[in-house]
Amino acid sequence: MSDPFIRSGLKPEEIPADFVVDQRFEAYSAADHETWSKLHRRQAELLRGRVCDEFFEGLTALGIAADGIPDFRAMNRVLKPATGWEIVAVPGLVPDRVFFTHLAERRFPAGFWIRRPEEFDYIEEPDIFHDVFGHVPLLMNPAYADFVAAYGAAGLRAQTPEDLARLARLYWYSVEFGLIETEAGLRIFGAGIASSPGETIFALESASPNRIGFDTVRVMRTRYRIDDYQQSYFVMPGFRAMPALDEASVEAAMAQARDRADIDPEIVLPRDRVFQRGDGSHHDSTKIAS
Ligand code: HBI
Ligand code: FE
Repeated sequence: MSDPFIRSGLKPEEIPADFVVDQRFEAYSAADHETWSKLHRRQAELLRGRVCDEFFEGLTALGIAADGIPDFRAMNRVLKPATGWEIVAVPGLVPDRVFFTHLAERRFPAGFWIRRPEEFDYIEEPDIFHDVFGHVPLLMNPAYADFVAAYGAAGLRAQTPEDLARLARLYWYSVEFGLIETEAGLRIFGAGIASSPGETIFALESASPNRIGFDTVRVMRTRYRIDDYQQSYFVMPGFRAMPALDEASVEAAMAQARDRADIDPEIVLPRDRVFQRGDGSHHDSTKIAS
């Protein structure tokens, strides 16, 4: 983890133990709002017909619009009564335990700073555009809201780095890079896809990646890459059908995952429900050590 303080402009002594700081909405410059507007317009256009309907419903309900960076106070006035969630500002990536505690208590930690114009297409750490545009809209959906809170609670119960890694895979392949099955076909619901123009197209339309039905144990066993588009995407069978992630079912899935070998991200297993078997063309042509 790179120093979470650098991008925020805050000094370590200005950051409390829960890492929650003031958004300082009034401190954004006109250039910051313009960066947001450009990112929003590009992404909203690309997502039409590609993201699940619930995502646009959440954007609209919360006022996450192209006119400028949203004020967390205004979003929370709508979000909190709807699903009990609220958005809190943090300086960047927070330690796992802090992250899980916030999620379990229905607080979504969102970075408050925005990328510089020269980083328009790629940033290493999540900024406010990834966190708010990508993650926040679906927190208006009750099933998704419960899933993320249950994930936080599961994270707080994890006892070993290996179990923590299995939980992180669950989050990665759903909340960050999940697809979802709808009557109209496959749609995006992961924030890592929804906030990235390249991956919006790749995840849904490229012949390269596998698209495989989501199965909790299968996903807990599957390694992922952080340096490129995913080699496999997992498809949730609808919001209502997301796994419950209560203590008993997480422990049961974890016990099975511990018993079986980890799986490399490009692999398709005989028991997988395959929507698309990828031809691997993207990663073949960009092979790098991982
Ligand atoms: N902190 N702000 C922030 N956002 C994240 O997505 C995040 C984090 N800390 C840890 C983390 N994610 C992951 O490593 C956990 O899901 C395991
Ligand atoms: Fe994210």
